[in-house]
Amino acid sequence: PVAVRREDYAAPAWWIDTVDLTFDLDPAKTRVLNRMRMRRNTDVPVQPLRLDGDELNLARVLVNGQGASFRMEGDQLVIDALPDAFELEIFTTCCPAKNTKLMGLFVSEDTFFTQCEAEGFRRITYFLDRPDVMASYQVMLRANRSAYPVLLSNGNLVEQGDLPEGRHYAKWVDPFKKPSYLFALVAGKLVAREQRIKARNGKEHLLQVYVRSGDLDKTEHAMNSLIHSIAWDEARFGLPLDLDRFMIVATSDFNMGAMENKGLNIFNTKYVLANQATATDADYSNIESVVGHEYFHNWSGDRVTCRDWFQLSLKEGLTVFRDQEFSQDLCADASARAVKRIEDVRVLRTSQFPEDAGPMAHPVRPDSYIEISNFYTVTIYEKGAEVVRMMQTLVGRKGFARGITLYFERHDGHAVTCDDFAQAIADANPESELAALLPQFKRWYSQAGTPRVATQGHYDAVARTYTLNFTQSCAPTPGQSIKEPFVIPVTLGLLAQDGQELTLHLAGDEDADAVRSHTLVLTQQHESVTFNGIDSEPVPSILRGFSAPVRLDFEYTDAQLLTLLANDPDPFNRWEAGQRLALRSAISLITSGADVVGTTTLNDAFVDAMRGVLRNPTLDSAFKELVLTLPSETYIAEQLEVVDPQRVHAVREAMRAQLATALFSDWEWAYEQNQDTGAYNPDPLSAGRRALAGLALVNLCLAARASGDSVWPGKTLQRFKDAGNMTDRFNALNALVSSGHALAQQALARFHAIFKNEALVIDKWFSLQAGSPDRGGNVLALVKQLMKHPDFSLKNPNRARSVIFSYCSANPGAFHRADAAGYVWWSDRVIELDAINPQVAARLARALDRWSKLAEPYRSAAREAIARIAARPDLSKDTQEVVTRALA
Ligand code: B3K
Ligand code: ZN
Repeated sequence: PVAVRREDYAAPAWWIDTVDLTFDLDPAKTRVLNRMRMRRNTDVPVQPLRLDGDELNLARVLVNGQGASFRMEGDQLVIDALPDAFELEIFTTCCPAKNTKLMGLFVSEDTFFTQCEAEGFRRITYFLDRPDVMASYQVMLRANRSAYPVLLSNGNLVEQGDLPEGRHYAKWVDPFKKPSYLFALVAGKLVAREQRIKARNGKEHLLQVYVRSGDLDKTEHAMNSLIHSIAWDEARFGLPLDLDRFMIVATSDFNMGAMENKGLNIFNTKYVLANQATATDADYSNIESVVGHEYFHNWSGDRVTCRDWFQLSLKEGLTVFRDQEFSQDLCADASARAVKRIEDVRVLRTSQFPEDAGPMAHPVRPDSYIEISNFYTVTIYEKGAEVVRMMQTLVGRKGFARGITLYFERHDGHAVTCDDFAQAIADANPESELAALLPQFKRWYSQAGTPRVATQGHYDAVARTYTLNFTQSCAPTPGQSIKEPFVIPVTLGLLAQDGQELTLHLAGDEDADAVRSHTLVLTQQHESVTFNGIDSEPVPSILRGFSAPVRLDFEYTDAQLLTLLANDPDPFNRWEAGQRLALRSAISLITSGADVVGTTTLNDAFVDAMRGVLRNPTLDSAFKELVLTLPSETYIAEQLEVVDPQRVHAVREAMRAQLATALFSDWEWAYEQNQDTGAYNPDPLSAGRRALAGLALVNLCLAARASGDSVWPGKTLQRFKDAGNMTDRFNALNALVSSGHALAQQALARFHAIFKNEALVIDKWFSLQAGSPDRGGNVLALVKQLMKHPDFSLKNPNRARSVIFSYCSANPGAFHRADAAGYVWWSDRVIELDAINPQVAARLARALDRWSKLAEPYRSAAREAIARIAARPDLSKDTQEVVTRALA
């Protein structure tokens, strides 16, 4: 397979003005008639027409109604000698029932769905399948009426009616031009929750959430999330809903979370369906973000789209930023907003930082790819969102909103680049630091890798000054050995030793207003800042709110971190101080070589501080839960040069056990204090209470494991049985399973019996077991058993993920086995999945991305397992690209 390179971009040789599609839908053989009005792009040299296709059966090609001569070059249909404008008619068939890749037109539970991003439309018809070709679509759907009563496509329904032989039709016209990746159709037996809303300008819109008939009682939350999203985008950015009708449809077979097709979003059921009996608080909150995310794409993605796939973060980074802001703005107070921010940063640091340090590292705007599906990454999405967030920090919230307005004014209806976006934000804020530093700022788009900011503090008692010296660096990444300095906004404050926040007086800027938080914009490799009028050595609170996606090094003393943990008015850094203390203990024990068993890892000061947070009457439960959760094994591993995953696991488990036992009565207290009163409500405050009660239960069961006591496991089983919502029920089940208590077995059996008809709950059941602690080395055997369970299916991505990914990617202590059996099993699953669904296989293939950091014997065994996959002659280019990079 050949790499596509960003620098090779060329405008299309042809434009497609209109597309008129007729579908005769049949699972075994769907007929697609595609009539296009095409026109030569006179700005580029004359070239033949090359249309993309994939797994299509071609029956007929007509140019202006006449049979035309064409040739095939690989998967492309090529036509030479064409007039400057013409009508092209292409007739093809395809087989949706056999489409296990879930790209293009496929069947899920007897319903037709499409997925076209990035390059799936070519599996439906021959086309210029690239995002800079935008056309007007009209779509005729024809199918058997009783099997497929609902027929949907983008835009407005303009006509429908009956046809002979029990068939019927529906005709849809999309009023907006769009690239092919935003095309969608759905046909099947579905029902809809409907809501009519009136926009600010008085315009009426019809909102619909389509699901299978048994699921209608689980659509209220998704509908409310959609209504909130519409109101938010209008209020925050002045972006209204531009369609008469906005539809969401849920399918249980989907490669990812959801898809923003214009007016017809298609969702994984996981991000639509929720009621209190089947969905957890986390599910509710994910649904809200994903519904928001897809809705926000209606502007950032659909109205203004990407010129080419290298610009993917133009829409994804921006839209993640928008959904993060949306979720924060829905929070009732600053504490809940901070909790959301901490959760987002945790994802970035546990998934994106490793990606940026591994073989798949790529810039937010990549330079090349073999398979674009592999580049729907945490770097494009989450790091891309951080880059947009830094722009907002540099121009201010109002300035950023102005920039967004300018961006949409300038580029509405066009396919543009990341440069266009940054330019619009800067142009709307000509006096800003962003405008002054734009070329350098854009290194965030071109340079991969996570910058490191090493910081030293120096207190001068005589001059009463405090100086911070910063040094930034960025390690080489594949293809980029040397990095230029980044623009890094560092928000900081100073605390006195007693915890009081100081007013800042910047040396050299005596006129500036006295503030308590200041954003310093680093641009050089070395830089420093001095504060005047400081009476004693302060404790710096650096990178508040995680103001840039960097690693911050500062040699804090334990005492300084304890001061921050107890006092920092910035909740992010308050949480971060606790994480740093825990990390420090973990790393010193891991690298010491001392026995883990029988060692007390955490010192009394840390345990007391954790008790202090847990018992603190002024802190919210959600925040407490975050502080009392230790850094993950993945995050700990990232801080080490050489990783022995078993040792990392053992040390973290020992720390957990210590916190469980040492805080036993505090956990009891916290559990009692955080009981639900009143009706279930998934709002952040109540969800936080349930989260802390859940963590308390895990700790109480862990402590019981150590002491042999059976009171709390018994109570936990009772809670599991009586729970009035899935969050409490699942947390109780999790406490029994993760503490390895014997009662877990009956709870699991009961859970399956209750929820056997709820696919999303059964996913949780599989996932919990595949992710369970490997106390006797038998999780691999359990996972193999689970794959033989009648409810298991490799073809359903959610189910495959619930077992295989939960084991390989989310259960390091069980997966990294000294006998290599986990790796061998993984390589077999990658190979097996690759033949069914390359996108899912290629994701799984990334489970050992960080193999080169592993200690022996893991390192060699992991490499061998990757090589075993790479040796297969028949791999998809998706999986091949991943394993080739891993071995490079
Ligand atoms: N844009 C889609 C992702 C498509 C993935 C294609 N492999 C969902 C989203 O980001 O909203
Ligand atoms: Zn998106």
